[in-house]
Amino acid sequence: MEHLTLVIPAKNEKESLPSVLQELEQYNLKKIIVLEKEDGETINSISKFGCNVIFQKNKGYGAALIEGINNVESQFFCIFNADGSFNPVELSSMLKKLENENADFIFASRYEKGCKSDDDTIITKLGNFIFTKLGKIFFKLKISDILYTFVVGSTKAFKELNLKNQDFSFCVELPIKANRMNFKLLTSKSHERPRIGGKKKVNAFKDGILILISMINLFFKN
Ligand SMILES: Nc1nc2c(ncn2[C@@H]2O[C@H](COP(=O)(O)OP(=O)(O)O)[C@@H](O)[C@H]2O)c(=O)[nH]1
Ligand SMILES: [Mg+2]
Repeated sequence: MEHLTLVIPAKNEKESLPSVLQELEQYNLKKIIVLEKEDGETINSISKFGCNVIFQKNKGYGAALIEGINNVESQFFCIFNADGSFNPVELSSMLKKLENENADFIFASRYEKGCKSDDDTIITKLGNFIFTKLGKIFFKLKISDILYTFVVGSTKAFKELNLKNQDFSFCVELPIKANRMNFKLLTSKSHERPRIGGKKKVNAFKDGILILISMINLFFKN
């Protein structure tokens, strides 16, 4: 996995990020942690790991990922959350699938046969079901879990997408634009673990509306 760089967006993750980095130590992976420079508590919590940290210029989850992935130099990147919900054991099969099946992006899924989420609430599960359906109907997306955003992909392909969404609507802009530009998107099976500590940053109502508005815009524009 020497060609893979994890891009880890973190906001107020002092309870979770140290354990995530500890678990990742057994893997040979490059890592870029993206956070706000005002987030002193998270920065202090990981000082002993000596990781590559970049401070985002703009606010938001999408801004962190766009800036982080634009700094990746390896052939492949992975969006990897700082809350402990993504299991690094799944990375090697995602990367293998990307390479063996000549894909550009692998979207992990919690909702295919044999998959599971220990972090979902009824609201997030329902929201995801609806947005995944809208993705299938209006954008011909073949992915089964549009909002999970546990993605391994080609860094070059990502940079060509020129994504703009700085908030959580990044989650839908990525697969919609990738599919539109005829990149190959595949899925892989995942088991989402519970968040280790701290609070969820997604607000089901506010972010749900932003995602819906973004899908409407993407449908009518490019
Ligand atoms: N750098 C950065 N990271 C963020 C921001 N918002 C969320 N994150 C991180 O993005 C990841 C996903 O957020 P999380 O709260 O786990 O979302 P959920 O599990 O999908 O509800 C976590 O690692 C968060 O710390 C942000 O504005 N900036
Ligand atoms: Mg989470």
